[in-house]
Amino acid sequence: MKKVFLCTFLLCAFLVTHLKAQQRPNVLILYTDDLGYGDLSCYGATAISTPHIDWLAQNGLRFTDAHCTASTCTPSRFSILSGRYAWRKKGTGILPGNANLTIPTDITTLPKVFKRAGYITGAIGKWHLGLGNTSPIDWNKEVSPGPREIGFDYSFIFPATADRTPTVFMENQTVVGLDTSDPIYVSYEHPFAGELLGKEHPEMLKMKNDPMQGHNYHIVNGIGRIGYMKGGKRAEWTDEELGLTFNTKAIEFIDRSREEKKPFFLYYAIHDIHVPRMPATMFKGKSKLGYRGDAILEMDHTVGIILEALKQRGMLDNTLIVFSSDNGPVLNDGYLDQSPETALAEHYKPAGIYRGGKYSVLEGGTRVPMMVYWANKIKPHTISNALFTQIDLMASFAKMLDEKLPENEFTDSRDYFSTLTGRQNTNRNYIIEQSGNNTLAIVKDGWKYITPGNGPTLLKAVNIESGYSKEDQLYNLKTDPQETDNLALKFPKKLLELKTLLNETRKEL
Ligand code: NG6
Ligand code: CA
Repeated sequence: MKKVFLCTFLLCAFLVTHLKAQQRPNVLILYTDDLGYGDLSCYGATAISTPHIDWLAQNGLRFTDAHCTASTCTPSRFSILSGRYAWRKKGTGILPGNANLTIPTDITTLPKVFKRAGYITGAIGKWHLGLGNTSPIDWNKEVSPGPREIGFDYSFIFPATADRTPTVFMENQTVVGLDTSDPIYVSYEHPFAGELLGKEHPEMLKMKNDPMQGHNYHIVNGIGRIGYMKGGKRAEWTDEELGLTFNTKAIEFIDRSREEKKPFFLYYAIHDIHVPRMPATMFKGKSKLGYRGDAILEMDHTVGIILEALKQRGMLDNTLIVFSSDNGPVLNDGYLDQSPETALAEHYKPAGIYRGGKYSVLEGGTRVPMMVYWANKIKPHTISNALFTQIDLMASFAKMLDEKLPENEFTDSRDYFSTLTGRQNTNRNYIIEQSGNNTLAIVKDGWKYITPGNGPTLLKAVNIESGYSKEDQLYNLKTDPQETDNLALKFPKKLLELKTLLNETRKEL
């Protein structure tokens, strides 16, 4: 009798755990690069059409007030993966390609939360969070710590940005296709003997760099880059095949999760639409907006490919998809690819109604497109005006997975899973935004306070308004979304409230 009871108990326990694992959705984060609030047709763009991305909005939830934590890449990615504001840690600004890993390996991270819950975890695409812990990095063997040490079972990445050396793919932290007789060396200080540089060989370039901005050092695929590199000739990528390569690896990873019968968490950091914009041949000249528009079409195609792959495998209904961007838009970010001219001709506004863009502290810097798709859980065509920040993904998914974040460990991440999935419209209490020069802003109840500083009001090289001022700035975003009427003197109490809250938050940790 006892035996029968025990067996029944064990069977029930097994079924409950199994069922729980089955109910857990796969989670896919599609994280694009430099995509602005006004760059998608589902956010009002008319000069471009993004049907696959729009599908996510039509069949899920679209945010109007979602933010990345910074208006540049590394700090936003640092925050989304670690659940900590990047300004709390030194050395988390835009990284060179030979920087060491910035995310501590001993803290809870977004992928670790999934791993603990029994998921298989993967990082594909752009990394830009540093690798290894030696200087210089030895690129000719496995480089660690890296994605694995912060919680990713699998990674297929490029180390920094497409405009920085080393211009190679890395699978599980090892350069792909490396010929050992042609070892790789990378430097950001000195060129290597015999290395041809863009600034000395403009005749070798198929796309001109902006002389104001550099990008005229190492040459790969007829494009000048930031940084120097020697060797690894066979391993170097062709920009036109970045999309195809990453998509293929993403699908392989999805298949691996099926084989292992585990739900997956995939952080797919799509390389589009960052410079150099050099999309696959089939997208060249396809938009009215030059290579930047063509790169948007390539990014939309990528989303379509991944959605189709999930559908074909019967996995779409059980995959929760988050689509967003790491910072606001920029037209000329170092290469003369006609983006500013075509945007002007088409009256194209990459940040939508907002001012500023990449690097700036104005809304255009961090207010980004964000959609969440989850079949049968989120109603089609849901629009949320709630204030949301990507830093909360870690605590929100921990909640979904019933995983407790360690109580004795500091985190900036809070659970807003109900807001993320449209069940509630609850605003986050406040959010903090960080600009390219580390100016901070805080937004609460529709009010925004920007700290004073010395930066230029116009970032000349990229032609973007920064939002910097020597004075305290206070805006009412509800009535003045373009941040034109500084109310700091008119509302001293509000100013003090936001200033104090920001200072208190800064002191935490
Ligand atoms: C800037 C680069 C820009 C881009 C950016 C990083 C110059 C003048 N400009 O420093 O081209 O690479 O860094 O972009 O070097 S991000 O999206 O990864 O933050
Ligand atoms: Ca970026």
